[in-house]
Amino acid sequence: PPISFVVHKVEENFRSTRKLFFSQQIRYGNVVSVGPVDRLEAVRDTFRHAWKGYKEHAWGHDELKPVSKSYGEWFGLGLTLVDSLDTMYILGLKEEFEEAKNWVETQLSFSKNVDVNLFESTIRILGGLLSTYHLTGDQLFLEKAKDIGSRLMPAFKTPSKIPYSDVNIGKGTAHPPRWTSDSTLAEVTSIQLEFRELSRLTQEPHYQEVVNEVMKLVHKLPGKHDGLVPMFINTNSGQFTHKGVFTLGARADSYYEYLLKQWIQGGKTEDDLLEDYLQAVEGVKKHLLRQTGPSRLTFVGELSHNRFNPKMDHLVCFLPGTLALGAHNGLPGDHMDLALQLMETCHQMYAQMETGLSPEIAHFNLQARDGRDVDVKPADRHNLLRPETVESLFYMYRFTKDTKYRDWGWDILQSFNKYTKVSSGGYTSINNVRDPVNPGPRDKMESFFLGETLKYLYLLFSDDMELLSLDKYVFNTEAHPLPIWPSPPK
Ligand code: DMJ
Repeated sequence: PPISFVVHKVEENFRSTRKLFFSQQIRYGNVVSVGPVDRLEAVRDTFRHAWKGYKEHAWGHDELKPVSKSYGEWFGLGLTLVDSLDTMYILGLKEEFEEAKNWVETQLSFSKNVDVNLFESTIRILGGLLSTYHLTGDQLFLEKAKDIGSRLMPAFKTPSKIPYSDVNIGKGTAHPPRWTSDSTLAEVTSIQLEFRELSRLTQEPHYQEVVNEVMKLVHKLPGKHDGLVPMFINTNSGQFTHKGVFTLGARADSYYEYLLKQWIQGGKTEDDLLEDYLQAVEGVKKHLLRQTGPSRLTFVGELSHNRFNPKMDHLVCFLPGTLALGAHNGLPGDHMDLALQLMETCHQMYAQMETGLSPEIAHFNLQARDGRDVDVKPADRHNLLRPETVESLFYMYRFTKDTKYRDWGWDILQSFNKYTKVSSGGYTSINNVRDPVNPGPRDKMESFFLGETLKYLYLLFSDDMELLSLDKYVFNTEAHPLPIWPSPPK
């Protein structure tokens, strides 16, 4: 579409979002019944407390270290601030948003001799800037998005066209990690929503072309197992490496998520994406699904050279939400059945822990008819304030209106406040979800706690189904909403 049309659309979106937001505020401001009101305000309070720590001790830096009242630097690009912009806007935290916007305008510079990870900076920074542009209509965010987007492009100059993992955004050079010429599968296949949207907004096709090329290559590549993909791909040969290991967790997760979401973003016309997604769900059902002995909880395990491992990363808890989104978009009803079952399992990963918070990785009990469903290895007991379960709860509530999903989300929010809140400001990752007496603060607040976890909790508790309607927006893997493209005129 011509740029004027796009801008018009964006402004229209902005106006309706703003209107909804204000009507919601007025409505909630005067409402007598307390349920949803208190919960929305509780999320805002949680955000404000997290922001207090960030503002006082880490302002303009990547991540807050709330216990030592200091900060950590990863890319040196104000990661938490940029990742949080649209959350502040959606939660109606106007003052905080304006202050952060001012920092973006006056301080954020991508002209820096620094190595950034292509995937992480795409989903958090490019994604955050694009969604904030759509919500606000403010050109500042589009200009910044173009700047970072163009600086990431050298990553795609490889012999195979599979991008390198790292880019120096100041020098315009890119390279793989020091120890390998492989890239991670999820990383090269979960940057498409953002670069495709950048092309649409700028009318510059090269952003879209480079990421579509990656999908085309992966679509045709041998080494898949009924739609399941290996975790690495070589940037020289363009072939899968470390074949025979299949997971829906770390290093593969968002490949599956973005097959569906790109198909939705593009108006459900790109058949290869749909075909790969449907095949992958069948592959999951055939090879990775099992039930626990004690309570018959359905979970997604891993396959390593034909050996099944009953291990599931918390990261896999994106899957119920994605399956439900697919079913909502006309995909088979049994996807929704599976979503319902997996949602229960992800809930149990929280509910069965002493702190009410999930471990990073759960092992499931296949054998015993009695005993626990979930076992946690000592090395896997940490919780990083991750979003995947509350993300799925948001989708499940939107599609079923079953209030138990809100209650489960509410329990999680309360556990975060009980075990991860640092009194002086901020929230921290913890070492041990099984020890409520000493959960072991790790002294790090990940940017996705503000970018994703709190945003999804807010949307879960909001009664306003038009606030970022799932028929109008698709959320990137860092919870930044991007518009579903309008269909071309017939
Ligand atoms: C986020 O950066 C994204 O959600 C990504 O897809 C997975 N890891 C973190 C959150 O857990």
